Amino acid sequence: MKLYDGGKAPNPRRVRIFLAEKGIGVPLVPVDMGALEHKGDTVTSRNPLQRLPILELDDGTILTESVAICRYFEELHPKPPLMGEGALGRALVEMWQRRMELNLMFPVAQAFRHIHPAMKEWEVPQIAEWGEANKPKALAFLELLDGELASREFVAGDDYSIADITGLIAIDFMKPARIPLPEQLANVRRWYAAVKARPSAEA
Ligand SMILES: N[C@@H](CCC(=O)N[C@@H](CS)C(=O)NCC(=O)O)C(=O)O
Repeated sequence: MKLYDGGKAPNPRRVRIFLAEKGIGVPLVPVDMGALEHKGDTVTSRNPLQRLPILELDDGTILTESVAICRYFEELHPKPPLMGEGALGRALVEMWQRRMELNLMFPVAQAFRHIHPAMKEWEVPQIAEWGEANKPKALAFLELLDGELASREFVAGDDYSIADITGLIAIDFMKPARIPLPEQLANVRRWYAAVKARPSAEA
């Protein structure tokens, strides 16, 4: 199998971090997104949405959507569990994973894509006002998350999970999106420092 990778872009990074936590090595095919290589034939023939990452299995099956790719590896290599254990554990991780994606990753991405000049060819039409409108949404959710993290170590409970990985990539993405992480969010900062310090964060 091979993983078509997008370097610094958050979704490809999410899968690399997940694999690193599991100790799984998958050959990477680098795609230079800065040079818009993801718009070329190699990616388009595998994912008409022209998005990364893409996992190609040995029989030619294509999997896209980073969480679906993670799910595939979770089923094949259940330890350490990163998508919860048992009915309730799995549901809680899914709940928080979706919350992190829809309420944090999404608005941060919208701010970056609709405001940053480098995204002009990626986000058409680019609407700066929509980008700006998303910044307070991300910050409001972080405040909610700060309250949640007052009473537990990780986003979905006592164990590190894919919800933490989505949170990490989203907060790192706030830098190019030019959304400063507020000083007063002490619990978010404590949690972020811990997940950022894990070796997988370098993946
Ligand atoms: N929902 C998809 C999103 C994939 C996605 O948007 N990837 C970005 C990189 S982080 C991309 O390929 N963007 C290319 C573009 O917008 O043209 C996933 O979770 O994998």
